[in-house]
Amino acid sequence: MNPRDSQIPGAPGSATPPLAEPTTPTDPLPPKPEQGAPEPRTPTGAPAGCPVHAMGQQGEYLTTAGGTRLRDTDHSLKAGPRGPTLLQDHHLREKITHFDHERIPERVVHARGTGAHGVFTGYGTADAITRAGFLAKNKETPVFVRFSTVLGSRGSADTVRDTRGFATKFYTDEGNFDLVGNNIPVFFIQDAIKFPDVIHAGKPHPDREIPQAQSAHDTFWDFVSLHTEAQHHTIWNMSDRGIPRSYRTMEGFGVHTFRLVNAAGETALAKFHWKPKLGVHSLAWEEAQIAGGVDPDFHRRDLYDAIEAGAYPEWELGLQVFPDTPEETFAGIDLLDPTKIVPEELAEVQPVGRLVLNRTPTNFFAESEQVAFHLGNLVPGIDVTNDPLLQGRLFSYVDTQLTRLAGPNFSQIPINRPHAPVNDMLRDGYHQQAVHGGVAPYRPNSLDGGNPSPDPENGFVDVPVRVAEAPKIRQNPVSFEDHYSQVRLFWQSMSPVEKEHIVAAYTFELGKCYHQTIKERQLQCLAEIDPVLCSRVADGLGLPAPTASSPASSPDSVSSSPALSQVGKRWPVEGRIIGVVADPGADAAALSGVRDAVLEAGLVPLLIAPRGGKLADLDVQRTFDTARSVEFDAILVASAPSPVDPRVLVLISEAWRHGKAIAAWGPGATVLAAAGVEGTPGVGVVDSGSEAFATVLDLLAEHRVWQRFPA
Ligand code: HDE
Repeated sequence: MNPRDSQIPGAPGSATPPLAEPTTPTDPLPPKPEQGAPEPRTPTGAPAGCPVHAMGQQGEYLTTAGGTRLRDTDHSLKAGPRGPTLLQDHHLREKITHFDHERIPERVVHARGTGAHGVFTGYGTADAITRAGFLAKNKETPVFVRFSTVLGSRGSADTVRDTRGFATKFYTDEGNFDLVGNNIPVFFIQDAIKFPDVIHAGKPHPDREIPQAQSAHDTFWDFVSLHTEAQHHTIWNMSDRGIPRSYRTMEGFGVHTFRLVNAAGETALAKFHWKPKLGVHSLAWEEAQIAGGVDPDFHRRDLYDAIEAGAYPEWELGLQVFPDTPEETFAGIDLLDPTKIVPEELAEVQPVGRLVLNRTPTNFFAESEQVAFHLGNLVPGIDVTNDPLLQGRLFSYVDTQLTRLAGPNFSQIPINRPHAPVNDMLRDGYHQQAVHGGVAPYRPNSLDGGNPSPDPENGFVDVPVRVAEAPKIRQNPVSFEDHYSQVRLFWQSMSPVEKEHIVAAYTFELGKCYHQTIKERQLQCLAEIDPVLCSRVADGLGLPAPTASSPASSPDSVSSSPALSQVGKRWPVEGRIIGVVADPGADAAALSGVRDAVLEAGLVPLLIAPRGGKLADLDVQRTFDTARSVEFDAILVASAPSPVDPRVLVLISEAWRHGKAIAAWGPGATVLAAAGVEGTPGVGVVDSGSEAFATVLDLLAEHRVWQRFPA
């Protein structure tokens, strides 16, 4: 080119386009020499590339949003001390305007949640079935996990009976992978088109907006008794799974079946499972209710305290893998039906990696509130199936962020940013934070050198699944009509004490309904599940027990799945909370010995004394006023003032009723006698603090003293 030609302004882009379409992948073109761009800065003015905290507020002085230092933020600018406020007061207007807009819409479901950062390490055991790089052996991937309830508003209590969300964002080298699951492996409905219906039924009634975060009301039971596909999810909710002890003791499930593809292009079907290292444990119902009142942040606090104490919550990611056959069934179970599980006894859960949560967020809004999950965030090697619930979700999650996060650029919010290069040709929109170069955000182009190029080698794999010839219809497959066989399987897999809790939960929830007809209709559903379950609940409601109307619509694949029960095993107990009751009469050396032993075992000791401050030379963490039984997994009693304080008696009797391990030594024995629990199962009176701790440690491994519950 004649050098004089380049002096004529107006060329689009920094290079002359070739005649033929460029097909060799190239980096984005450099800017034109005269082009400038904003200097890279954090949102708070620090140079980019600074440590993480440079994302937060900077400097010693108060400023405006524009960075101008201020002398006074306590008085508005007025025409004299008694005069009217002046419109020119930019600081006043900026401060109040921003405050007026601090809230964003809460999530329509899963509004109440909390998140944590962590790291996922692949085992390499999935290499043969998926090409997903983050599952490779020893590959470490940063993650953010958000746990949630479904029905309650953002400020509702953590311990309500509900399904829990378990959503994980993996920031992989190949882009973000979001595994947006629940702690229950099945869902209420089989088709996404019914999601608004089930949520409208579960949410508070539209006239009075009560009850908050509850399923114990007429509209919920009206829906699930009329839509019997919901009965499987519902029995999980009515079981102890509906009231987890902690996020750390919850399983997680991807629910849907996904399609995996390996490097050779071979496919398999798979279900995702998270298995908690500490085992699956729940609250007792009364405990959940008390916690809802005395500590509505029970699960949130537990998660953060555990991380702070170094008892990092841990899960194994596992896969159930099935051959990718045209029928998409396994052992007669339709893998596209999200109301069905595949019992672990039929398809083992194979561990493929480990998740450790090791950092709490710095700012709730920036992280837990602004995180945006989406099932469509997939990586090469993991694809979706035709599960009609999954298909609808693929639409919903982006759509919902457009309103909640006010515009299409939510993936640029710090917590949502991928840790992989982004070159998406998406442009502009509200709150655009990228400064895109070039002139040709379209394909094909020659003006930007052809950039960006598709990647046929390492790009996302849309598995070319054959779609059977069929009419366009609004209809379910026949296999979706079996609504009861797996509900029976769940009921039959429970231990006697778990069955007892399920009976109590149905009786309570239906007892809260106003209309007899709704109770009767749900009793009919229980009759289809099991005659004993039905008659026990009917008895509690004072209604006649109906009999099953029809034989099972499909044969049971297995009659019991031991993997579904939470009782009967022993588990690690790190991070559990031990309350130690003492007064100034306690042996100080023994007390500090117990505290040290508890800490050394990786548990958290909290000293409970008549008043705050110090006991001997130990800090008091809780007083008889502030301690409540629900906070502790086990209680040790060193001593208490005589006569025994009624608040201590309440503490002991509640802990006893909730099946918690209790042990006393020395003068502590009189407290147990006064509470009337001495000599009962799981209550030890021993000679020393160390023996008392050893006693409860052993009992804690089974989570609760199950013999205390009627079975
Ligand atoms: Fe969701 N779901 N969902 N869901 N879901 C949302 O997305 C939706 C379903 C789940 O911590 C929303 O960003 C539809 C099953 C979790 O931020 C929304 C259907 C499972 C979270 C939405 C389902 C889930 C959500 C609300 C039926 C378990 C919280 C805010 C087809 C596998 C994620 C948002 C977080 C959140 C839609 C069913 C899990 C409205 C339409 C099944 C854990 O888009």
